[in-house]
Amino acid sequence: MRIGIVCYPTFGGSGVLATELGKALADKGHQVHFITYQQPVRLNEFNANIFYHEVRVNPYPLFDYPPYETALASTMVDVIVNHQLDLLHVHYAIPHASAAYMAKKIVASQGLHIPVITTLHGTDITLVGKDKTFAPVVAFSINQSDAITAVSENLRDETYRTFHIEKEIQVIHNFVDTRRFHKKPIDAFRKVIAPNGERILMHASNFRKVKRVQDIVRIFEIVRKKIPSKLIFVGDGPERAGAEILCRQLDICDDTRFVGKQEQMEEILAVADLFLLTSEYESFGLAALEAMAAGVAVISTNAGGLPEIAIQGQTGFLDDVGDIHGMSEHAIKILEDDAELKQFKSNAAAQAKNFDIHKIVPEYEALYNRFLVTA
Ligand code: GMT
Repeated sequence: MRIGIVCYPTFGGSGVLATELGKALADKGHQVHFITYQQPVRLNEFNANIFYHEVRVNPYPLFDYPPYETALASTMVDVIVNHQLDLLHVHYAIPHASAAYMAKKIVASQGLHIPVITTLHGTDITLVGKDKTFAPVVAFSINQSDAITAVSENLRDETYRTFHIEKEIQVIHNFVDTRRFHKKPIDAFRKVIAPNGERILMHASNFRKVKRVQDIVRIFEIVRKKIPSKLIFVGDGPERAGAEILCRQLDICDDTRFVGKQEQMEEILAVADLFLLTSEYESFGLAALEAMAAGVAVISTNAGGLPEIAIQGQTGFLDDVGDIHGMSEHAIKILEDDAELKQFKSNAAAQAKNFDIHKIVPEYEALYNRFLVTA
């Protein structure tokens, strides 16, 4: 099959998932064409079945707002026509679904049919998408897609609640390559972070408001009073500065490290004991799943799709949004006893296997096949 994948090339979950999907499809012999404005961060290996098409918007003095969506639709048309794509799979509705609609109409005027599959990832519905600046276009272009998938049941239900969607939304959960994430910790790295054998807590995200990163700092401040521990923040974004300031105010900087954006998450997660995700909402929480796959216990909120992946009291704990004391107590419970911690970690790794790449990617292939047959 020749598949066009459109996504954000950044560290965000939707781009990561789309890239990992494309790589897995290429490994299975499909020809995959990534269409985006930058080389996706996780597209870091050579594969003869993978093509990358950069969307360029040439500057022009008139453009206070460069028309990316137009350039994207034109690039889609070029790739569909010149590489005889069988289908287009767009990740994150804005502006990918509407650009795909435009491309579909353009190639139809040339006698070509291209099925469009839209995968909804979260904030394209729950935050940005429902804003009235975007909502009519988002609803229209989702409805015009030949198939719609959502990364969790929660996101599917939220989408039905938010928009008038006339089609079935199929849930295909996000996935992780559990074999890749099952790594032995690098002892030297662990020693640098935790020289006296302290427990290691970790958070990774784009540090947007929705992640409530200050809750993590406050939880850690309570935990470290009982358990010798260190906290590593991975990633970067608008709320990082606030989190750093809070660390200084609480005088916990010596036990906290901000390591910035990292590509090799599997290496970093391998040294962690506990992953914290305090988000107000997560459609899925791919970062938590990757942590679980690396054998890291997870404490998260019970928001959005997180209860679909984590198991209360087994892979870690799920608490109400903002319940800093509940999350701290649960963290202490997991970390204070070696045997208990080991059990939580192994439960987390076992549960992640239910979302293994080899189980989920065939669901996308089956969906693609449906369109090829009926096209
Ligand atoms: O987490 C983010 O803010 C990034 C965002 C994205 O679109 O890249 O993540 C969303 O998609 C991920 C992949 O499907 C999900 O795992 C995240 O839960 C979801 N984020 C939110 O719903 C806030």
